[in-house]
Amino acid sequence: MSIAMNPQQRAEFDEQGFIILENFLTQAELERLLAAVDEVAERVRRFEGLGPNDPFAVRNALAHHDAFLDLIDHPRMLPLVVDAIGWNIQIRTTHLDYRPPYPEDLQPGALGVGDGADQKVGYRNLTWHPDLASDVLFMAPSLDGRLPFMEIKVFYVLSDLSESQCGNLWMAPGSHLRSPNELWQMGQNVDPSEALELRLRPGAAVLWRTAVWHCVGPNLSDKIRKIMHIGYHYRWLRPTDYISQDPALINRSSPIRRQLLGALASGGNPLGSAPEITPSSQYWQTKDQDDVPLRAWAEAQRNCSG
Ligand SMILES: O=C(O)CCC(=O)C(=O)O
Repeated sequence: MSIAMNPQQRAEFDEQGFIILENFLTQAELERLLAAVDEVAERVRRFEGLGPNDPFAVRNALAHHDAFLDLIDHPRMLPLVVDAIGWNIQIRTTHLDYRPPYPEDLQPGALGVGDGADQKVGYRNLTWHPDLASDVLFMAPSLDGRLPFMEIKVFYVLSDLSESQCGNLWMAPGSHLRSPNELWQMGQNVDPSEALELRLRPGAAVLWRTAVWHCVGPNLSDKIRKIMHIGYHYRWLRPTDYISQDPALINRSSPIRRQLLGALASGGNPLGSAPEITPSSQYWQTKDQDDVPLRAWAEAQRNCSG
């Protein structure tokens, strides 16, 4: 039974692989996030010696500002996240992308193919891809070559991406049900009739399965692209952004937040109660339900909504 996802959203999530939530963030949330982006941008530019028109990305963004941290358990998004992927989850990545308008002389290539000068000079995620499909990460595809359901992300739109070619995220609806091999065989050249440019206003959110083929289009506008992705996957997978988060951050976090930050919320031994003779990862099979408070939370929410 769902906590928050309605039947239409469930059908869209299963069939298209994503749900669009227009006007998801309040104006106050959006303003706080945009101020945080500016603050972090200033620090990153100083740290990396970047100019004002240089693009950059920040991973483990949650550690850079509490406005980003607060997105991981956003009270209106968490129920949808748990409906989408369940309670046995943690954060895999939190990702800020900051992409100023392209310099006038920078030529983008064909959408999603990666044959332009923008790809050559290092703009990221320009080519069509599903996440987690590289042969290094996933050497034994099951499900007849399709990717198993391993993770979701929430895409938060912070700047205006309502026009075309502002660095919009493109998706191929339903492609999570296809084999990534199909994409490689077509030279990452997705037919335009199968591609959707997400044109979204600031404050929109998209809950999406990362197995959906996606890419970022060029930013030919006069606005800076500012977006975030919050990625959730199962606790028995390894996060990309951290081995363990800063203990001070874990200490000041609620039990649910500790779970999402990849810690054991109970603070117990990660190898269980008899680590010397029968070590048993509590990320694999949890004995102490206090390690995964999101489970009791989800059950309580379902009882309330049922
Ligand atoms: O910047 C974006 O919106 C796309 C990010 C992306 O493609 C990825 O993280 O795999």
